[in-house]
Amino acid sequence: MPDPATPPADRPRQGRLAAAASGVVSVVAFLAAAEVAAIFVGAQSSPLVGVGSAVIDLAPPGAKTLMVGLFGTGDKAALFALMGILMVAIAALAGLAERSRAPLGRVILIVGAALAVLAVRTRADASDFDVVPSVVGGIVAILLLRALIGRSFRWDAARANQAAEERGGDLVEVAPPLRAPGVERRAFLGLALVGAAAAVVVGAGARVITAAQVNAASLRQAIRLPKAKVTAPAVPAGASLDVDGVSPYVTPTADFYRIDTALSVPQVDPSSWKLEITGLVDKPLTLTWDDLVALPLEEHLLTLSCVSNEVGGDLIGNALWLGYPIRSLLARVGADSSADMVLSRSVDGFTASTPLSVLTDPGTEAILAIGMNGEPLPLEHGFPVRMVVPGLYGYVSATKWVTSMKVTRFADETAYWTTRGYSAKAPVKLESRIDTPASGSTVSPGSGGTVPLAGVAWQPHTGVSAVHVRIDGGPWLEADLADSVSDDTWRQWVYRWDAPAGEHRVQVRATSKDGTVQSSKNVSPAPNGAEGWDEITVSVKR
Ligand SMILES: Nc1nc2c(c(=O)[nH]1)N[C@H]1C(S)=C(S)[C@@H](COP(=O)(O)O)O[C@H]1N2
Ligand SMILES: [Mo]
Repeated sequence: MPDPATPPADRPRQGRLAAAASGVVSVVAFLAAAEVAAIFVGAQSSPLVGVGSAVIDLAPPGAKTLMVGLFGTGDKAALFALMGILMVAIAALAGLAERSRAPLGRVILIVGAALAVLAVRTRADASDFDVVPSVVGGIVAILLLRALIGRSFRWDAARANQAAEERGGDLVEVAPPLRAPGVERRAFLGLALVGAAAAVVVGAGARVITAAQVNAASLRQAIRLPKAKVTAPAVPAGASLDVDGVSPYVTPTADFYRIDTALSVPQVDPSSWKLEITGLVDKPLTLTWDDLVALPLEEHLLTLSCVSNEVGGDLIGNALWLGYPIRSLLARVGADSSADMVLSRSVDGFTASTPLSVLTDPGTEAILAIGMNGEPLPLEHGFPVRMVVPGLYGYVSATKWVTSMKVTRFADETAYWTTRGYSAKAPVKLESRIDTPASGSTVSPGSGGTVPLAGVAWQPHTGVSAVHVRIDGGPWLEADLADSVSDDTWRQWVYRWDAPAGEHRVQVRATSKDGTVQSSKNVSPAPNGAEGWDEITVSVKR
């Protein structure tokens, strides 16, 4: 490698651009080299994945709520975009720093690589070996940055010498002798472009190879679910109202909300999947996929909802789950009487704390699920195995990609969201939602001369006994409730409104089977679920 020349006294814009580009190419090469190493070390060792996941875990809960709010469930694409922009900026800065105060640019790369090492090493289940890709990437990036900046200095110097020759001034001495500016420029651009192209092609190729190592999607395709020993009761016709725009009683899988902290969907091979039940138990248990599918499985329709769901929000769904009762597994291991919690853990390190009493209650259909609406769990809903517990928000119960359950005590262990300010226990609150008409819309009465006001109401496990609507702050009017197969699901409701022309405000509130009337007080989702009445404005044209 030619010795980098001293930068010429004049620093033209071209030179700065070349330096910034050198930084960016070096960082792209960092990622590419690391991806190549990750083929051999394992997908979990990729700094791209490791750093992204660490950012998600370290982000304050408020920032996460903001991301979900801003980008909906596409928050991960947004996170990737933000990370990309930030990385390009830092890379350009490293290039500029290497040009004006070498070795500062290399120091920035070393710090970046060190942070990647830290992020990857502190992931759940990481080993020392997992830092190799970040180290390899760091070395490649440093060598390339030095080579590129050296080339760009030679180009600068060749330009400066040409100008000096024209002026008759002093020439910059560079060994080996400088060639014409055009030749030095081509040497720089050649290295930069070949480096960038090679990094992009090799990096993307390596990523594809790593991702294909466990192709959970094709493993899932090959699965044929066993028949349930206990089938869910048939959905009565009366569970579905004939009203356009009301949420279907059973949520189609494609429309089922998705919330988790996983940056890339965990790829779990069922044949190597295991569930370990440990902690305060008489006989710890390890369950394999083959063990699980051989058990007498049950089907249950259960409504799952997210603590982050705002009043009127759509982070809730109702699905048919196939799985094995968690209570039966706990009976097999024999939980100690001093325990009061089960800490479930996912392959990606997420944890949830579920009251032991809920999981052992004979009247609560908490299941270790492998099927959703008649198919294997979709990858993003926890393939191959997850938990679903009626009546509790997902973050304290519905661990996806679950691999262990530790019988323990609330006093001894803290789950993922509890360390971030959410409540350790979180039963789902009584809520109701107006699905139709859409707020702000204009409607005309249909057949029968009425406008159907309709939606869903829920308090899984407790059950909903009544729903009322109120127009323009008037008296509460009782809506018709659709059927449900059990108290563990939501219910549709409808009020056929003899609507007078004009602008109106419509509110809804539910009453639960334990007599509680849904509270009017607006409470935000953190730390244990939103409260308040859903409300729309609608204009009626007659
Ligand atoms: N492994 C893992 N499981 C998880 C989560 C997570 O972040 N990681 N999020 C929980 C939360 S907050 C909710 S609301 C439900 C959502 O399940 P779904 O995406 O299938 O709707 O999953 C739960 N299980
Ligand atoms: Mo959630």
